[in-house]
Amino acid sequence: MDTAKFKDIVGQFALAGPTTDIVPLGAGLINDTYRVNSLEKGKPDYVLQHINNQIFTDVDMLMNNIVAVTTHIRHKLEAKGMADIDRHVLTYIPLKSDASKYYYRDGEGKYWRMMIYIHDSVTKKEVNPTTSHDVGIAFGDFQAMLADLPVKLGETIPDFHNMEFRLQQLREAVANDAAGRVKDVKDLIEAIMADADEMCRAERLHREGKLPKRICHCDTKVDNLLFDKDDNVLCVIDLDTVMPNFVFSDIGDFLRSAANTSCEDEPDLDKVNFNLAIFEAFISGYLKTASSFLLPIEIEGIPYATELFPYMQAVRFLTDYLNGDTYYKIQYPEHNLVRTRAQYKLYRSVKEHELQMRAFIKGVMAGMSK
Ligand code: GN1
Ligand code: MG
Repeated sequence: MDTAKFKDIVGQFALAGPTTDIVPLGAGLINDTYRVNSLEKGKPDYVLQHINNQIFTDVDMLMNNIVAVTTHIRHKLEAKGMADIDRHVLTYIPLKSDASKYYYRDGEGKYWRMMIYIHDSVTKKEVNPTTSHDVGIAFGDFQAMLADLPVKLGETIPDFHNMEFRLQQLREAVANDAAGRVKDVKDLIEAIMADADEMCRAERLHREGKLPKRICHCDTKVDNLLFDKDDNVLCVIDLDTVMPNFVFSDIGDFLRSAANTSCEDEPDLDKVNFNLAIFEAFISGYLKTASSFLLPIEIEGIPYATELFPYMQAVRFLTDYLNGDTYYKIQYPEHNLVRTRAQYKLYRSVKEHELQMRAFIKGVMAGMSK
């Protein structure tokens, strides 16, 4: 896109003053992100984001959710007397022409939003046990702060973490075989399908009225957190998927990336294993802030949640591979298949640690009731 168009987009938002040209930022799989700096000293710098409207089709709902969540968290932090609030919660910028509107639709029908850039912050691909413990506290806190949100949030992506729905999408992808790839991955499909019923436990418990939905982040991978230079958690970012869901989402999705001894798309499966030390550190932190509102069935479900997310991600990557790579950005033709195998390997490895996970949780809960 040319500079004039970008200037026009940037100019729609109620910024503090004139800004520089924009530069690309970050590496999400879904949205495109840019940085815009203020020319004047003492004014904030900004992040401009193109919203992927193919995926987030209801942009009004999306931005209403995000503004409700960030406003609510801001009030909680103010009540706590937190310093530097702009570093601990995202600040979205409304339009110049309408202070209640937080996105701009350009002449080509593309959607844009603007937020304040948090300086001296880093994202990470990996965490150590100490950091992981703090992240556990932070996510427990995030859920606790949102427990009394007065408005009902919409589902920005309906059935986003619904395992039954994700399996249905996989079955359809297999039946359609749009890219002609099914024949090469028959074993993998079979192995995944063999555990399908077991992995749909959350949906069953919900139907039986035993498992509630709460407001969750729903994309808690490590790189959706900002840290300061000393490894302290600053802020939870990437709020597009904040919506009502099982708490399993935030536990499982974080551990999917954090407790993997390699990366999400590691081609060498020997390097992909479950890191129990990270699990233990995260869960002991999480239970500190979350056990006040969690039900026993949610606590018991933690090992299941830890298995569920690599499994679900394997299902989603495989579905996209079979559909011909229409959803996730890929860097090479077999990327989604490599991702699937890595996530499936992680799932198997988590499963081998079920007893250890259970024993650990029991110990933490016993320690807390003393
Ligand atoms: C996507 O946008 P990003 O890269 O943070 C995806 C997540 C997946 C993740 C896998 C809206 O997240 O659900 O877990 O990729 N987000 C959406 O890396 O589908
Ligand atoms: Mg992200």
